[in-house]
Amino acid sequence: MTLRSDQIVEFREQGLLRVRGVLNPEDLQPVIDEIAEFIDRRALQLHQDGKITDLHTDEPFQRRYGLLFGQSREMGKGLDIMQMLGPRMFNFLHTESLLDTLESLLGREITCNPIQHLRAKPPDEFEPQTGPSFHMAPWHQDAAVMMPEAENSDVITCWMPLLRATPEMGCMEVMPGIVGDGYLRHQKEGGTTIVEELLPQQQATVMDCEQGDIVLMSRFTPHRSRPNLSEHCRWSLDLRYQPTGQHTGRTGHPDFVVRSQDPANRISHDEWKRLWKDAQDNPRGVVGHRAT
Ligand SMILES: O=C(O)CCC(=O)C(=O)O
Repeated sequence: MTLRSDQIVEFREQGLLRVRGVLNPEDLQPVIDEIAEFIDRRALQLHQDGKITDLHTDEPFQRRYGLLFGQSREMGKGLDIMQMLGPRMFNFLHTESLLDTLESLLGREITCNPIQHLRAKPPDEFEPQTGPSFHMAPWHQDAAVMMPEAENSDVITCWMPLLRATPEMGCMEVMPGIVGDGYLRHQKEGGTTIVEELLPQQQATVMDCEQGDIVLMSRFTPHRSRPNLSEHCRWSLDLRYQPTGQHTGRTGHPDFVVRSQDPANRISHDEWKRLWKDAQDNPRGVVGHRAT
């Protein structure tokens, strides 16, 4: 789905754009199935190890993970894109309608930035929130999780739920219109967050999304997580894309071309896996956050 010119202007001015219905259920279902299979394997293993007692096999995808996580935090181990490295996730990162939308902003040569996550945000009853965490991001700009060298890279964050994400389920909260001032200083205390005196006093927008919607944010757009007060897990992906050739802000992890006029620039799933495993087994380059 390409963007209209008013949507492009809105994104550039506000640093925020929710685009409805970019993805079809058929785009997302293979990824959901891949995750459900992972959960099944992990739950069986933990059951064999005596770490969980109830497999909750009859529960739907949105409910099961929380019920398992509530019994053992180890359910969450390895449950991220660069750990699972699944073929269906790799295909999803190339979804045509998603790239068509991004092409409206980034041009025709598009790279997938290695800062990308799958977040399985369980209901708070299974993970009481005592402070910032992977599931409870405080106010930050994504520029803060990149090296300063990427300050001028047009990295666009692309957040999307795998199913629905309502305010009660802990969808994101975003401040529109904060792009012109660039990077705001962040601190590590409190989990990579904008220092209090620099936090813009701007009314935040609650980004509830239906399945298929995506939220696009600039690297300077402040955003944070909301608590999950529902009974369902909030499943989401936060991906980042950029024009090919610009600095990724994460030299220690592999980026790869997802759209190009020259098909030779594309890589295979096997190569993607190899690059990630090599980065994990032989760490080099910068992987950390910019916040000091
Ligand atoms: O998914 C969330 O709740 C937070 C995501 C986030 O902070 C990000 O994509 O940078």
